[in-house]
Amino acid sequence: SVKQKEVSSKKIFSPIKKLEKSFLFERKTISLVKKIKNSHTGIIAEFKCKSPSKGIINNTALVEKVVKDYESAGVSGISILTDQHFFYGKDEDLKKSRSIISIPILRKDFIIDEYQIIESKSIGADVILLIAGILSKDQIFNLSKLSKSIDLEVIVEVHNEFEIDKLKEGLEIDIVGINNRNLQTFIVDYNRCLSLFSKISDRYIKIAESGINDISNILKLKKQGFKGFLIGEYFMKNKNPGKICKCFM
Ligand code: IGP
Repeated sequence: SVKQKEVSSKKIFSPIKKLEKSFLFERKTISLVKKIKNSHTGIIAEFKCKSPSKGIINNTALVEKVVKDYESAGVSGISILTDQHFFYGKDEDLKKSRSIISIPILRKDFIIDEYQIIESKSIGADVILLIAGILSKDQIFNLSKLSKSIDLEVIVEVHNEFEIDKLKEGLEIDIVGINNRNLQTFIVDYNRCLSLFSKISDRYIKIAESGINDISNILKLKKQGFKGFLIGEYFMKNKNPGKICKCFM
């Protein structure tokens, strides 16, 4: 009956409504695009303690200290892993960070549905990642549209030409990230960024991701036109990630 339908739709939508009412959902987000355009480094520093390829990277780092130090070093943005299954990340790390820093935060997770997008904003993210390798062309289109409608910026991550073809006309995204690491084999091929750069439309800001571990590589990528650089492990494998990060500025 109609009444029954009303009840069940309420049940389905109430968790989302609850998120939308949260204090963090209603805040104004901070633009990574603007930060990248106005900074000369473009570094996005990641908080990541474990990974499927390396196991434990750092088991003493405190998120509050690391993100504060990254911010003081002058990075353009922070990336925080919230995926539990593969990376032992926590939503709580992002929430905590949001309350102590004022630069944009990327939620790094495997986003596949609408709920996770609303959730991302409600835990304090400004930017989300959509991984082209695990989404269809239509999913990328629809999920990025929803994100933009609630003022979240979107990075679409690609790893090969097949995935670049999923960036269809009219896509409302700002940034394309080229991942040097194959998420299935974990092999890092640093030349991916260099060879795929020209295959991606110039209307997107292009950033390089994974395996970046020296300044000369960054300079090479900059010369080609990359505006941003996502760096995790190289910073995090040190006792004091912020200190190493500062050397890159
Ligand atoms: C950082 P690295 O090699 O500097 O730690 O890489 C970042 O690129 C990597 O964590 C990453 C990632 C992802 C993790 C890129 N895309 C997708 C999980 C899911």
